[in-house]
Amino acid sequence: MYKLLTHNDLDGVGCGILAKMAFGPDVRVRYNSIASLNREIEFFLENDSKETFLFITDLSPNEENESRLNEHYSEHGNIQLIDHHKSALHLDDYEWGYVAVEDIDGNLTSATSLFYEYLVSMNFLEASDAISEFVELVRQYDTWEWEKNENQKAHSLNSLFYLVSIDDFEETMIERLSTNAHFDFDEFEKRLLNMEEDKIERYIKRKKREIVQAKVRDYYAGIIYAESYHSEVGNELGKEYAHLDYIVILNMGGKRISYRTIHDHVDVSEIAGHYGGGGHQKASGSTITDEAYKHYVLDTFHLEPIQEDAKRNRYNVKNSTFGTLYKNRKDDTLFLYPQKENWVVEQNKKVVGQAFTNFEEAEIYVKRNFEAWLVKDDLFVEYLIKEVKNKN
Ligand SMILES: [Mn+2]
Repeated sequence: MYKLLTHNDLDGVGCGILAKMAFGPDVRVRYNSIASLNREIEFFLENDSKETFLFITDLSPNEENESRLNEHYSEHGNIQLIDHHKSALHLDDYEWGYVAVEDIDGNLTSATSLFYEYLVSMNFLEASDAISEFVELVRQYDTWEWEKNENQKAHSLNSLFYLVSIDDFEETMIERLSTNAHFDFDEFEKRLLNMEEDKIERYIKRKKREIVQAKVRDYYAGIIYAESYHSEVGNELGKEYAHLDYIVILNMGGKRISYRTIHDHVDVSEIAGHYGGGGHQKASGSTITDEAYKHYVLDTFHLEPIQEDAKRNRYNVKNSTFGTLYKNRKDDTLFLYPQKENWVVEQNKKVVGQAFTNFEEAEIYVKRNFEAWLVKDDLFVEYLIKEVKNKN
């Protein structure tokens, strides 16, 4: 017998699908949240037959279970953990651990892509075009490479995953991958997915108007409450509010936090680690511990949402040699303009901050410290007219 403990997201379930295709009725698959994995490991060690071969994919045990698994392995030798999370790299040192964040060509891996490679190399599963295509879609979604590649199909696969139950998804995919030469959606799914993509877009628009910002420990965070579409919300808000180091997505019902960043200078797996969680450099998670509750909920609940920049301006535009005008809730005016090699910021006509080497730096300063937004053209024109009058 085989047993697979894996994550309950698309990448984790991708592993479950491959396991069932490889081992058929000889494998039992359990899908877990990050929090429930350790319970399942303990159950396995205490109750399962010593003959059962255990796979763990896309998740990693806590320290205590790490050593219990190692003990079990030295007695029975039937454990294989496969993961691609940076926070699990220490497990690669065990004979039973295989953790790789990148493959030999430097491409980011996913649990499904690593497990597929493993099953094929061990002759447990025969490779096919359909399976390879499916695995690649999962990998691109999980590593977020789909966005740079504009691979909408990878995004749609994840949307479909959340539209149906895990059981239904599993069954449909196993059937499709076993019978079709290539992987594709059927006509009904395509229509459904179009509607779903529109729905996600509207959801994100709403979240853009609810986000608050706060400096938490060393970094500027954008904080939002959301139950669904965490990766999409994190990515879109990260781009819209690029002056923030990372985005925190609170799921109060599930008592969980997702951390996302689009930047390279922040490692959100470290931030999640501070609150007892883990994950990747750009995507991670933790539970809402008392400290996380204080930092992200209690200390920020009274804050007003960030105001979006004016979107349809012709005159008050970013990086303009005529200067760019911002405003905040206290009605301060913040004027950014180039002077010689640098950019200068005036708050209510007084120069503040240092000289900035480019517009982007000046804007980050203004958005972080004054929570200011780009004002509409009419206010900008009014401001300039007053300036001219004052000079005369
Ligand atoms: Mn994964």
